[in-house]
Amino acid sequence: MSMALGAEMVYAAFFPEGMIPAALAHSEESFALPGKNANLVVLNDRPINAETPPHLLDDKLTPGDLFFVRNNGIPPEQKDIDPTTWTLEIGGESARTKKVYTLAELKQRFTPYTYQLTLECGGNGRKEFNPPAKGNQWSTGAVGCAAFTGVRLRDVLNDAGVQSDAVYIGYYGKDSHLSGDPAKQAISRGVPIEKAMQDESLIAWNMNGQPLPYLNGYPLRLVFGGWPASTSGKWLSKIVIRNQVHDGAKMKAPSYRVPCNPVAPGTKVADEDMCIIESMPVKSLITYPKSGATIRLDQELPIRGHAWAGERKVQQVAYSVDFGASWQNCVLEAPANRLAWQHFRAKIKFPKKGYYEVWAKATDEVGISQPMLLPGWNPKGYLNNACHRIAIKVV
Ligand SMILES: Nc1nc2c(c(=O)[nH]1)N[C@H]1C(S)=C(S)[C@@H](COP(=O)(O)O)O[C@H]1N2
Ligand SMILES: [Mo]
Repeated sequence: MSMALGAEMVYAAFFPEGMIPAALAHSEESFALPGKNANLVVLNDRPINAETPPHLLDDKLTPGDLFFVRNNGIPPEQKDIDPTTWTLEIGGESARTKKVYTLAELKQRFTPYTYQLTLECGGNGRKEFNPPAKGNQWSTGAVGCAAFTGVRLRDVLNDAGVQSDAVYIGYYGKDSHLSGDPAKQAISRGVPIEKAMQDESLIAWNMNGQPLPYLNGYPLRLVFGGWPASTSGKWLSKIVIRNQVHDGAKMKAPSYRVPCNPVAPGTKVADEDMCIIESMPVKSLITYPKSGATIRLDQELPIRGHAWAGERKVQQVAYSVDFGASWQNCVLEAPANRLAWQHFRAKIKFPKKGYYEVWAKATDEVGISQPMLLPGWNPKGYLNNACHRIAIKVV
């Protein structure tokens, strides 16, 4: 708590759990989280959750200080993190041997790789669902794409030995459960062994050439581009190779699951009818200009942004200035590598003065597009990939 406030909260013991300190909730002034830009929007302080406004995601690669933060528990204290003594254990019933590596050994023994990888929280866009879904009310900013450097998870798993009955991996991190109970995990999720074995699945220590920001998992994290970012374990200390779907904290229904078959808004769904979210759906974000911009009629408006589609490539991004009645193609760049977001841009000439909205719609390589309105309602408010829109005034 003191971390976010910049001073010790003297009567912290009496402060109601879950309440946002007035300094953060009501002040015009912004309070920066450690290592973070003061313009991130703090949604919650315990645990810390903060999102990036769309116009601050304009960089091709999201800078560390602007990368969103989604915590389920309390991070290890910054002063207690020592990269020189940090270890990663590989175990689990489908590991041939149990192994422990120091961070230095990981760096020395395995080949490092760098990939640009898109991380998006499964609950990004939750705010729009109706009936509302409980949880962080993310608008559009629980997403970022950075260049992560680390070793391939596959190389490390193979070094320990993967038995033929392996189906899943699970992670454990050094953060603690909100209750303070050391026997409980804040979160312990994972991915099927096939995803773990992909070239781009990394155990990473660097983001954009710098050590990971503290709140993004310093000194070590998993990165699974294109999948719900909840699979990308931070403050990584242990990986288990499992002979069953990992059953750690927040793997069980309804966490990070959606109805296996679509349901009407507001429907109660039984746990056994909820399926684990895997690849994220196609989506895009307009990062320039900022919504509300004004332009003169004789000028052309440059727009730009990014598009991503989970495991897939984005094939096309189009924009509309007439509420979807007609669409024009944007220029779309190829991804730097698989699972990286792709940049788009266009120049728009408006026909007359007035209020407009610019809508952007991405289509993935199998022809699936973003919906213009909310996609399938689900009890936990995941996977909202509706089109992003910005307001423009032409004078
Ligand atoms: N150890 C640990 N790893 C974690 C989490 C967490 O709370 N603890 N949150 C997960 C969730 S839900 C998301 S969306 C991503 C967010 O990554 P970021 O905070 O670096 O943006 O981290 C994932 N990894
Ligand atoms: Mo998340």
